[in-house]
Amino acid sequence: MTGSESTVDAVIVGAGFAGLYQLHRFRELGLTCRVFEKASGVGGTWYWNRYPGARCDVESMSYSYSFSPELEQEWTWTEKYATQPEILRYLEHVADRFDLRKDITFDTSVISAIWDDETTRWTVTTDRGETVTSRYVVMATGCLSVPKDPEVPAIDRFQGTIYRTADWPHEGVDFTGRRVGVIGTGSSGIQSIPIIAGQAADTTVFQRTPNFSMPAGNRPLTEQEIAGMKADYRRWRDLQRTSGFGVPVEPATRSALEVTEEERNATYRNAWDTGTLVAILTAYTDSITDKAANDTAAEFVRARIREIVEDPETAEALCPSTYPIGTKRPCLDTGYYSTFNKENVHLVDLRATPIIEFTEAGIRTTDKVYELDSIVFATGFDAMTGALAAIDIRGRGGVTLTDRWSEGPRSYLGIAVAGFPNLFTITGPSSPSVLSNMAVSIEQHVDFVTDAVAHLRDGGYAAINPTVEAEDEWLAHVEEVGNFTLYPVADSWYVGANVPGKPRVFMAYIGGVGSYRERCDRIAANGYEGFQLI
Ligand code: FAD
Ligand code: N01
Repeated sequence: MTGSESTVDAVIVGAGFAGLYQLHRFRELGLTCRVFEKASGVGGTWYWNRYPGARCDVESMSYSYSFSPELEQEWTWTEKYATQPEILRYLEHVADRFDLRKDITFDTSVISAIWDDETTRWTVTTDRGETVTSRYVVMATGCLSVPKDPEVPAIDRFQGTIYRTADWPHEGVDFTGRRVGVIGTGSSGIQSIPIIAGQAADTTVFQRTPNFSMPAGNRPLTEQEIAGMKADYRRWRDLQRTSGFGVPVEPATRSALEVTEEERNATYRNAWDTGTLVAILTAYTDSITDKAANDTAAEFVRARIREIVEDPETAEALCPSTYPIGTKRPCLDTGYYSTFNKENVHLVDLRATPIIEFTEAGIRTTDKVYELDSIVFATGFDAMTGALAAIDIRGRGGVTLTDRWSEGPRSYLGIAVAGFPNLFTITGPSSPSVLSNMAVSIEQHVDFVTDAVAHLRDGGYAAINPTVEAEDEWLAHVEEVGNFTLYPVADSWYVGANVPGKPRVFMAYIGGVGSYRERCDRIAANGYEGFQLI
């Protein structure tokens, strides 16, 4: 395809959960589409993150598409939390079942997208020299798709092997007999460390900030559970769509501070035992809005850590204390804390002894050199904006998206950006996205975009673009709701704090997926309020 040019109705960038569904919906509308995907296959997150222990932490039957009742019936999840290979098989099945692959070009990155106001079209260019013009561009590029390495000098000097959880070798890695270092204790580190430690001769975990993690209680699903869910999918999907996080929960009715300590701890114990992410955070009305209430949940989890981890010094180092529980994404684990009871597993607290540099033999901290055969980077992502910033996107008047976003991402509903007509961002910054079950949020965005495009076509419009005023109002609302919670106080990737130099902006909408959906529906019903139709 090098050097070729073509025209389609829509270009979609990315073939994960979002890109696949967007292609399906646009095809239903009769649009011609091209999808470009950097990877060699479909799956997005589930194509790349093949590290040992990788699983979803929203229950499998909820973390799936709802658009096809037939798909729901024919696909059977085998575990409470499906493994990466199972989720990848599911997405491959979806691609085959809906005949999606024929419009997807793999091993190809989109490098630029330039808007032309006269033709009201985008010109999209790939790293293989192909150029496509299209009326619409959908960025289904993922919130967590650009991994970041640790900011440590002399990484190249290390003579052993380096692995990245977010770009794991397809053939797997056998750590048997090796001295392994893992940098990072977010979800990827916490899922992979117990398995790596179960294999390696010696494992050293380099922790900068401890995380709150709860036991996943993962297990095979029973036939009864599967049959029950298959019979109940429609009701369940409705509950998901109107819920706060895309996962139905009983709304709390009381403050954590109006019950006795005994009652509170019993509630937290029940929540802990559910093996879900949200139970502890939604047990009381004020868990995520009031520091004193939040402290009670945080202290409950710290007590569990101290109970599980035998060495008191290690237990203390594993106890998070510098941010409220929930405000950095919490984790679900299988045997994470107890892994530190093994003799051949060591924790290095980087707050006490920071890394200075990599050496030929391993990692030098202010304390000593750790000699290692392999180092695993579980160091996270340039979240929310990284994949968009990597593409040269130019809207009206040649303005680049990176310039427009120099002080932080600006968007209307997290879907569209003023000055960038007919460009849509699936689960973009300032939408519920990463604070929700993303399967639910992705479907909602794709449906909104598809309906908007149908509206343009039926009304004879060439383009849709939000006004700056609508964007301003939306962002003020996102900030106001965010500031009502404890989220903005933490140095999390939600605020860009993990990437040096990134503007600090709380990049997600915490108003709830249900109320967000209602707002989007109202905006559409009112003729796309806040958008200019051209
Ligand atoms: P992605 O799956 O990230 O897909 C984006 C695709 O776009 C990628 O394949 C990428 O290669 C491609 N791309 C990006 N830029 C370009 C370009 N310029 N040119 C061409 N292609 C490009 N969410 C949950 O709700 N529940 C979970 O349990 C959960 N578990 C997760 C576990 C891991 C390990 C990670 C990393 C994330 C997890 N998430 C989870 C979030 C997850 O990212 C989303 O649920 C979902 O998979 C995102 O789908 P997507 O299609 O939007 O993006
Ligand atoms: O990344 P992270 P992740 N030196 O950013 C540390 C989803 N997900 O890939 O906290 C030393 O959470 C960093 O330390 P600190 C989920 O949404 C879900 O684990 O910045 N350490 C942190 O400990 C998740 O939130 C699942 O101080 C450095 C770690 O690396 C998101 O993806 C599984 C460092 C990075 O943690 C990202 O998770 C996996 C440095 N220079 C992912 N730089 C599920 O279970 C970074 N760190 C469903």
